[in-house]
Amino acid sequence: MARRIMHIDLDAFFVSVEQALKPELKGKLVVVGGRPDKRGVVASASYEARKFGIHAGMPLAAASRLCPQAIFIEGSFPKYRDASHRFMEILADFSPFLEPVSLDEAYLDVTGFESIHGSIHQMATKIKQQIKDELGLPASVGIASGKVVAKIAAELSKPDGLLEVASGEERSFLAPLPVDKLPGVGKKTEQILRGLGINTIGELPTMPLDALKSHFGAFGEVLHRYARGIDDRKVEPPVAAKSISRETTFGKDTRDRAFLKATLRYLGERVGAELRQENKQAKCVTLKLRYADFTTITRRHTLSQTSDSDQTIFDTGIMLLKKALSQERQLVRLIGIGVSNLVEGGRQLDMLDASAQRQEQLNKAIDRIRNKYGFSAIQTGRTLLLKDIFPETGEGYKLQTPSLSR
Ligand code: TTP
Ligand code: MG
Repeated sequence: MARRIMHIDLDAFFVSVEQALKPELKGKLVVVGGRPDKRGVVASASYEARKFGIHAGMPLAAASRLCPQAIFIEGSFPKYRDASHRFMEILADFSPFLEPVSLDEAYLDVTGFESIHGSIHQMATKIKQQIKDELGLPASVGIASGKVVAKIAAELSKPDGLLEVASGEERSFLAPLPVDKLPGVGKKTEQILRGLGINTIGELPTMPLDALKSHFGAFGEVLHRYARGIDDRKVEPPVAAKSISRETTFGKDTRDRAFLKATLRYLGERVGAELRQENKQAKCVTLKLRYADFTTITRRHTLSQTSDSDQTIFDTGIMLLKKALSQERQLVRLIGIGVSNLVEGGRQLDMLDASAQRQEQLNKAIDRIRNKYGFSAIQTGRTLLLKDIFPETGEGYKLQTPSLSR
């Protein structure tokens, strides 16, 4: 049976989220990225604003010259992340074969789903409707036998579009389009192709395969296939995280042991909480340090037994920290801790000794409270130190939470 692949991409995503939250912005010239007097670039422009030539990546100042009456919005990432999360949840309800590509874009393998929804076209209409009903966001959907054609179809259908390319029609659908519509064809490749007299996708397969390979190497072969509408790549559900880590850069470089330890404890607890939330156990703990001169080191330790306990992560981190500091005199600019070589959790309780059992129960209790009231609801002995030594108002060190990264 021919495959049916959907590509779903939200329209003017950041702008649409702002409009969903503030309906008075609907239909207006809206740009998300920042105020026009700030440095920075356009992240997303409403379709109305695009008519003035505004597009993503353009400096804000240039955008405001093109269209001074546009409404410029700073934007805030957590809102977009939330919307993205809910968007992916809706898609996952329709098919388990979901591959998120970016915040607002995903492939869905829907082969064989027509019997449930009447047709794949009707299924796409329902998906669009549900995204609109639940999130207030417009989406465009492309349907084809492979990813490349589905993606191009979605793009051509925008905004609020739906375009299905029937099986067997892929090549003729692509033929009249300019070559730079093919994924992977950037400015440079486009220039070479145009130099060879190839302007449309339809002209590409008329070139001998060897000639394409001599210009583009292995990619020449891929281009030749894509241009004929052939793309067997699977829709790949995301693989589980292979490692979990947290790090932070200090406001001021330091070698204060108590402070470094307290920070390590805090970061280690965040790593432990995520590990347990994902129901995983770790075999390795890694410490990362960046010194004042920006040299960065990582030191890794393999545990004798897999673990998901804050205490084990912290103890191992401290051991690695002591060793590292004894070999280096510089001040520390960044500290991070991570776990890797993850295996599924589900350890048998009776395999643990009594103190490990107590530790596990404590970790679980802490996680429950934090899930309910937020991470800072509980401060363990060590992280409390952070408050005592470095009160919010004081000069000197301060944990820069925004730089906290995975
Ligand atoms: P896109 O899907 O590329 O763009 P879009 O959703 O704004 O518009 P379209 O209707 O053409 O799909 O990117 C999704 C979001 O990613 C976009 O809303 C903002 C963000 N983004 C940036 O922050 N910078 C960029 O350069 C681009 C392209 C996107
Ligand atoms: Mg989009």
